[in-house]
Amino acid sequence: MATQPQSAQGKPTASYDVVVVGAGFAGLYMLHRLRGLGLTARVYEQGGDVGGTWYWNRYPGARCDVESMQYSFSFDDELQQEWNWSERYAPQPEILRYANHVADRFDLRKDIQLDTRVESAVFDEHNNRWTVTTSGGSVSAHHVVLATGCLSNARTPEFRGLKDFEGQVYHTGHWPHEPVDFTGLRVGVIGTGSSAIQSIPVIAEQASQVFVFQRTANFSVPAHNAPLTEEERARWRANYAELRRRAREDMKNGIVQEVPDRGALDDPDEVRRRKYQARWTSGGLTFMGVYNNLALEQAANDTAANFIRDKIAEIVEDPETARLLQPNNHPVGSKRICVDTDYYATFNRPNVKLVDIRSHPIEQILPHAVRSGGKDYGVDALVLATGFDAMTGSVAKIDIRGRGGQTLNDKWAEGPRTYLGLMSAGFPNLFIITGPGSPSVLSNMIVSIEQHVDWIADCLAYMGDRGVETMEATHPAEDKWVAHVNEVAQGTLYPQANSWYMGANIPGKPQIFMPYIGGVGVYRQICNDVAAKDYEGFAMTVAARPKAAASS
Ligand code: NA7
Repeated sequence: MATQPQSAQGKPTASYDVVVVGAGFAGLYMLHRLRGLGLTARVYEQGGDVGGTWYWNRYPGARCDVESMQYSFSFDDELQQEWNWSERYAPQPEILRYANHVADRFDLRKDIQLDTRVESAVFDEHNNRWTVTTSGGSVSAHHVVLATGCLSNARTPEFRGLKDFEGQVYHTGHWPHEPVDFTGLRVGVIGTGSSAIQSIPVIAEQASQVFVFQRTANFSVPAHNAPLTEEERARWRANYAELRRRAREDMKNGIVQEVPDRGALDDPDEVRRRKYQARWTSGGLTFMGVYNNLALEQAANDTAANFIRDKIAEIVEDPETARLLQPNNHPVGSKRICVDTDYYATFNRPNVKLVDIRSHPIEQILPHAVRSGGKDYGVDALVLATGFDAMTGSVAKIDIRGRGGQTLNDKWAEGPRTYLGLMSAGFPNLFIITGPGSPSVLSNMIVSIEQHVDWIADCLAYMGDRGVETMEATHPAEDKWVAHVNEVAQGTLYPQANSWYMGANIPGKPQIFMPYIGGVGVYRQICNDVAAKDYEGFAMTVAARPKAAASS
């Protein structure tokens, strides 16, 4: 039970075993596991409801780029047997309904406090507890789990004149909850990442005119989304045990797929084209899984990139627009490949125009126009599809202070440093779910979330059993892990792109490849081995009076 000490202003008014920050998929499952361990927990969520990124990202056409039958929890068989995904790629409202269903089904809401921002978390070395201050007051916790999400901190670039724009301004990552109707309006969309690529075809059906302001052309493959049939759902459900195991042990991103046994240059041109075409026809993220060296060798990667560039030239009727849409400054896959429905074909519509802001950057936003290359593009509404301060942005917004009063922001000033992406040295009992240094955004997020939550829950059980008061990453283990994460990334083509994986989209953010690229299966094994070796690389202190006798 949570104790309720006397309330005093500025002093903790309640005490929990664990405070969880965020009620997205990570926070929901974490709470469920904590309940199972008999721990007291409080989840703080700044949104008005559960769902995390799916609560905020409500832009037209928003859907997951991982197939629904795989982008779903596996921890409860009844849940996965009973939930009916309607489409191959679930639309945002359905994923949000699923998050709500999980919250209700496991009776999670009573420990979740909505509309509450966590402002700070300060570790007290005298009593080994965290004081967590929210917009609603302070509480004390033995452990803090950051389930803050990797893509939660929407970013608005500082365009000159933006504040003077007289129409509505929307951000894809912070979309209004009321329906937005673009009928008859001239809309400017800035950005051509995944959110733009999903929303532009839908906006173009409503708006009278769409101007797409593109700085960097992106690779996109068709989703070929369709309703799921009862047979398809049944096939997954009958084989879930095996399919979920394969996802967890996958050498790449936690999506069930065949493991290719050859490289792109091992096949003659014609065979290679046929294989790419087969993936293009079936659609989705597994396009990059045709060969085993697309992320490793430039010449191999070029074959896939050329295939997509040829497709763009085939689909887009105006040759100059097609040329501009063909990505030419990064290897395919080094930025997350996008999955679309009619994105390239949308540029054949008479009401859609691509504006090249790489050659002619946006000079200014005027009250009713966007000015680029000395030309004014008249718009009534602006959609900023300009992305996120990814992976670290939401953590950085919280004033987190560990041993010696060191702030996490100071410690991470040159880039995030973690051991396994789970903990950062100097910050005892502070866990991060899908943090930098773990596969996170390079993977099927639900697979990675479940793995981290289970690892953290097991770790808390271990600590409880042995009366361990504090656990924290050691500096040598962290240094070694950071070096390993970098070394693995440097062996790939990923660092060649100015991507948000590198922090390159945020001016001044240190450029370090943040996710771990070694694959979810390998990573899981490393984490399991660390735990099996009594949490090798972590330092522990034992309470003066252990809560329970140590078990072997
Ligand atoms: P992304 O992928 O970060 O895309 C943001 C887009 O906005 C991208 O095209 C950027 O161009 C563009 N951008 C950002 N800042 C500017 C400025 N200042 N001027 C012009 N254009 C700009 O975010 P998304 O929301 O689309 O997708 C994020 C992830 O969510 C995605 O990978 C999926 O995993 C789901 P740039 O490439 O930086 O030149």
